[in-house]
Amino acid sequence: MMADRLDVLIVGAGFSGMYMLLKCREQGLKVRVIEAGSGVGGTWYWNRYPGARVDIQSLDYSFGFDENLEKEWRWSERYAPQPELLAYANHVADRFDLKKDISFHTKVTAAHWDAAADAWNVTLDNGEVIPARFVVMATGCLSVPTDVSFPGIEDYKGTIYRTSKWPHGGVDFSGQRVGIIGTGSSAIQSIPIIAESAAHLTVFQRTPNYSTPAHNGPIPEDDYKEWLADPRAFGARSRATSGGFWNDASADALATQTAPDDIKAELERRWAWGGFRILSGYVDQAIDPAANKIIADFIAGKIREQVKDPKVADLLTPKDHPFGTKRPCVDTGYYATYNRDNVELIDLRADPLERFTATGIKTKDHSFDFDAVVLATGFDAMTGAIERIDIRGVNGETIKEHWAAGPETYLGLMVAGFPNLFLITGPGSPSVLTNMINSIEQHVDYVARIIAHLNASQAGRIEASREAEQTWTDHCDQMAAMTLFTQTNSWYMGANVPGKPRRFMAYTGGLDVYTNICNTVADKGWEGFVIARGDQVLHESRKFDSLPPPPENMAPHLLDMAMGRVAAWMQEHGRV
Ligand code: NA7
Repeated sequence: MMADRLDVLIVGAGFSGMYMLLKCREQGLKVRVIEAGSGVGGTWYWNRYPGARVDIQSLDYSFGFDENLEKEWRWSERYAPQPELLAYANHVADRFDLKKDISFHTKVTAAHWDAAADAWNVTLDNGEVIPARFVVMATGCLSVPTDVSFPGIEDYKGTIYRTSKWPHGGVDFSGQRVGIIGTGSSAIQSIPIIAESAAHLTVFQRTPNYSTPAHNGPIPEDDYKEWLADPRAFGARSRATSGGFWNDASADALATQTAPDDIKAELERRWAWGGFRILSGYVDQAIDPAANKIIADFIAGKIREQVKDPKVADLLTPKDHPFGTKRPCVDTGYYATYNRDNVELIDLRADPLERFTATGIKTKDHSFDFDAVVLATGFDAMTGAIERIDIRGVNGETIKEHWAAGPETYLGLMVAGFPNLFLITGPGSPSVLTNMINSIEQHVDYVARIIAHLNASQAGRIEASREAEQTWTDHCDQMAAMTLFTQTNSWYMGANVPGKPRRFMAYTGGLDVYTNICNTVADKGWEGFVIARGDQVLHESRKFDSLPPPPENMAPHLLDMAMGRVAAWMQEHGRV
C-alpha cells in the first residue's frame, strides 16, 4: 500500500520528534511522525519504573523555543519525576496540537533510498510504504533495551519486569520477595522505592556505580523568580556551557595542584548542592587519573559514611573505572537503602549468576526465591534504534554495515551515502554527555535550517561527504582519546552489548563548541556537504576544515598529557 509522498517523515514522538514536527509545520511541510508507543514522551513514556526522574534540574530540562510555554509550565521539584515529565510532554503536544500528525502504535521497519525520486521509501509494520523526501531519526539514545537473557529465564514462574518497559498501571510489590538485576541509573533510582514496599529486596550487582545525592525537593521560590524574570537568559546561559546545563563550573582549578583542605571544602560544597555539580569541580578530573582519583576517593568516603556495614560499603564502591567515565547516577536515598533489614546486596563478581529457576535465581553459592524479578539491565545505546531499522542508502548499503567498525557520522547528524536522513543527537554529537533537551533543540533547529536551505535553493537532496565524515569521526575519536572515557567498559563505548564495536560514541568537545562548529559549517556554505537535484550537483564541498583548535583553556601540562594520549591512540589504531 503506497501512501502519498511526505516532505518529512519523523521516527519517534519523544521530545525530539515533537519539536521536529513543530519546526516542519512552521515551514509548511507535509509531515508525519511514526511512534511505536500509544503516546508521546519517548523515554518518559516507556521508563515508568518507581523513582524514575530526570538527572538534570527541571528548570534546565525544559524546552526553550517558546517563551509562553516556558512561563506557563511550573515544575514541582528540582528533579521532576517521570509522571510530571510525561505530563509535560503531553502538555507540549496538546498546546501545539501535535498529536493529529502522529501515528501511534506503529513502527518503522525499513527505509530504502530511491535515487530516481530523491526520496526515501519508508515501510511501516502495518505494511504501509510512505515515500518521504526527508527522514528524521528522532529515535532516542536509550530507547532499545539490550537483548540480555539468562539461562532458564523461561522456566521462571514469577513475574519479570523491565525498568525500560514498565507496566502503565504501576506495580504493587507489597509483601513480595523481589530481586533486581543491575545497578545503573534505573536500578539506583528504583531500589529505594521498591525497598519501601517489598517484603525483601535482593540486589544483584555486577559493577558498582558512582552516585551523588539529588537533594531533591520543591524548587526554591527565589530560583523560580529568577528564572521567570528572564527564561531566555537562563536558557541561553545553559546552552553556552559544554554540558548544556548550568553547573557552576570552576573552569581553571586543577585538583592535582590544589591543597587537600581546599579540595575537600569545594567537594563538600558541591556534594551538598547535589547532582552533577561534583562533575565539574576540577578541569583535570576527566583527563588526569591522579586528579580523578582524588574525587573518586572523596565519593568512596561518602559511601562509607552512608552505609553502616563496611563490607557492603566496600562492595558498593566502584574500583574498576574512573569517576565520570560512566554517566554518574543521581539518587535519592540509594546508599542508605542498604542499611534496611529487608535489603541485601549480592556481588555477582564473587558469586556469579548461574541461572533462573522456576522459583527464582541460582547463583554459584546461593539460591533465591522471588515473587518478582526486575531487569534494570540497560540499553543498546545510541546506535541500537537506528541499526534495528533496515535503512539502505545510495549503494544499497545498510547503516549497520556502514557502522561495522563503530558509528561514523558527519557532525553526528548525517551519514555518508544516506542522503536526506538526519539523526537527532546521534553518535558523534554531544548528545548523552549533555542536557538532552538543549542538544535536541540545537539539532532540530539545525536540521530545519538545512531543509529550509534545500527548499529555498530547489535542491532535491543533501549528503555528507565521506571525506568530511572521516575527518569528523577521527576528530571525535581523538577528542575522546584525550579523556579517561575510553578506559572504561561503558555503554558510551558500546561495551555493554556483546559483539558491538568499541568506539566512544559521543562528542566530548562540549555543546557550546559543537554548536559553534555547526554554525561555522553552515556559514561557510555547508562545508562537507554535497547538495544536488537529480543528476545536477548544485553545491559540492567535500572537505571539513572547521576543526576547533586544541582546548585553549587547558593548562599546558594537561594539554601535553592529553595530546600524548591522542598520539598513542592514533598509533595504536594505525592512523599515523
Ligand atoms: P545501565 O547504566 O547500562 O545499567 C545496566 C546495569 O545492568 C549495569 O549495572 C549492568 O552491569 C547490569 N547488567 C547488564 N547486564 C547484566 C547481566 N547480564 N548480569 C548482571 N548485570 C547486568 O542502564 P540504566 O537503565 O540503569 O541507565 C541507562 C542510562 O539511563 C543512564 O546512564 C542514565 O543516563 C539514564 P555492568 O555495569 O554491565 O557490569
